[in-house]
Amino acid sequence: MLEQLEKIRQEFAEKINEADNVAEVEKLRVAYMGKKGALTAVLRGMGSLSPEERPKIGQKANEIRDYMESIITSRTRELKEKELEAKLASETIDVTMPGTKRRVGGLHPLNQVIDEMKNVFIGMGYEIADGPEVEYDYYNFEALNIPEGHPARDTQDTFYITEKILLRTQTSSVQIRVMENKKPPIKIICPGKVYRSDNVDATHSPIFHQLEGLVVDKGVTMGDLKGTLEIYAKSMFGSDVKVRFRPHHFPFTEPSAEMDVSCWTCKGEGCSMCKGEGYIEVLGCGMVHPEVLRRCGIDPDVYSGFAFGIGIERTAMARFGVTDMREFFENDVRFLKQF
Ligand code: 2U9
Repeated sequence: MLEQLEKIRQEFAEKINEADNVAEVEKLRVAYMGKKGALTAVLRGMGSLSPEERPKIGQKANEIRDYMESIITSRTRELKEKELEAKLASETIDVTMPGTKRRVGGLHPLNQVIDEMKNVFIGMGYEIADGPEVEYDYYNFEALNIPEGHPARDTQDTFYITEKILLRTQTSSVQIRVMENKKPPIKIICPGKVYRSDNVDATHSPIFHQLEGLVVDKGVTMGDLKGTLEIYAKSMFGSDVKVRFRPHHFPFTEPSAEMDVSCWTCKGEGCSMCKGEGYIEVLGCGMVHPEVLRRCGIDPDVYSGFAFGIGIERTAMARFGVTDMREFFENDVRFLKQF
């Protein structure tokens, strides 16, 4: 039996030297020391030995078990270290290699202008309101004091979907919806897309963007309108610009005006940007027509308000010196990259 044990030890010693990964070592452990292992079988058979033989064989078997355990532990550690080294070598990253350049996009110039405008008005306490682009003619025209037969309703100028449904031609419909649902004080801006059946040229597009504003409260005056829009002009075009208001007509405001800003390029001297005028028209505005307030359930004898409308494309063109509106919609990266 001693010989048998010695044979097992030798055989194990050869095989463990050949094992070159942790899984193989584990297989050997099971083959020799597991439930059905070679050494385990010898230990089990010890019951049939004579009392004189038993201690000798027992001692030898224990020695071999200790030997196997210690070799398995050291060999496993050795192989694990080798495996880790191989893994580290194969996964090394060369940090001096040039990286892959990622091209980063930017905000469209129209969105840059919209964001700037929003910030100016948010700074004055305005909230942003939103509404549908496909709209009832009531909200787009009727409620804004533009009755049937008014030239602004011309089918030539408006995209009608049905007789009563159209693509909004101004964002004013959003303000009407807000006034119907909320009691004053109201202080909102509505930026968004609007649609008009215009032919495309350097200054017209069937889709364009507006930002309209509306303030309704007790005691709102034309002075509030002028002060607010002067702050807007100075924030957008420079603190040294001057503003002037020229009388105008809109069906939804009375009185109405257009606001010009002194040319920020030539400081009012006259140049190609302002076409020699010294001033550039930037928006339309006025005191909300009493009839418009009344239709929304707001008593014009108690409340008053002012409103304004700003064309985003026109503002962006003036701001960036773009001379053709089509550039904003053609998505030519060479154009867009400049902003
Ligand atoms: C309500 C009442 C009144 C909005 C206004 C303008 C004047 C205006 C144009 C500017 C350039 C449109 O994009 S543009 O072509 N807009 O001149 N808009 S007052 O007045 C309102 C809005 C809502 C309830």
